[in-house]
Amino acid sequence: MNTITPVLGDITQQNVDAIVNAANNAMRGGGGVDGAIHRAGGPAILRDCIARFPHGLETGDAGWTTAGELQARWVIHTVGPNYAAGQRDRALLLRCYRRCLEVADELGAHSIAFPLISAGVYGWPREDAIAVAIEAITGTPTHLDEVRLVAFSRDTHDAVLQQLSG
Ligand code: AR6
Repeated sequence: MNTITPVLGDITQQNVDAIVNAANNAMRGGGGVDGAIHRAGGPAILRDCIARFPHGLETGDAGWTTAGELQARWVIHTVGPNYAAGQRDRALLLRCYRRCLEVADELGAHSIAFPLISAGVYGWPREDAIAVAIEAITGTPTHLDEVRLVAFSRDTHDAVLQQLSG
């Protein structure tokens, strides 16, 4: 079982083998954590997205690219369900985390950092987004030594800590 290391901070600054991006189906960049990762990692990430995902990526799936100039070696991109647009199937959000963990294992990564997938622009209610992350990460067997859950605000970090202790 993976244990979760809760972190307050910016995912682009994490010193781990792989960071996860909350992308969209087009896989050509965007706002939120997606924008931050492309900005910090530089144009190599978009070039690799275009080469490796000519038709984008399905909701609930995950795939990797270079991490460009980031400290991480890989970015694992996943597309969460867009709650705000009516995609409210919890199984799809669970699958995002599981697929990212599978891809990380295939890559031989030892450490990974997740943002709270779908909890921003896509509008998934925060408490449930945290519950899904914890359920998926702790319930998926992997060879990873470290799985970080990175919250971008103090409020969200506190909510993560509370659920992990509860
Ligand atoms: N580090 C860690 N977490 C962050 C960072 C960061 N630098 N920036 C934002 N977050 P979102 P989504 C948090 O909106 O809801 C994009 O435009 C944020 O506070 O990035 O899955 C994509 O291209 C929130 O808790 O992703 C898609 O179109 C969490 O990351 C769409 O948004 C996810 O927020 C995906 O929406």
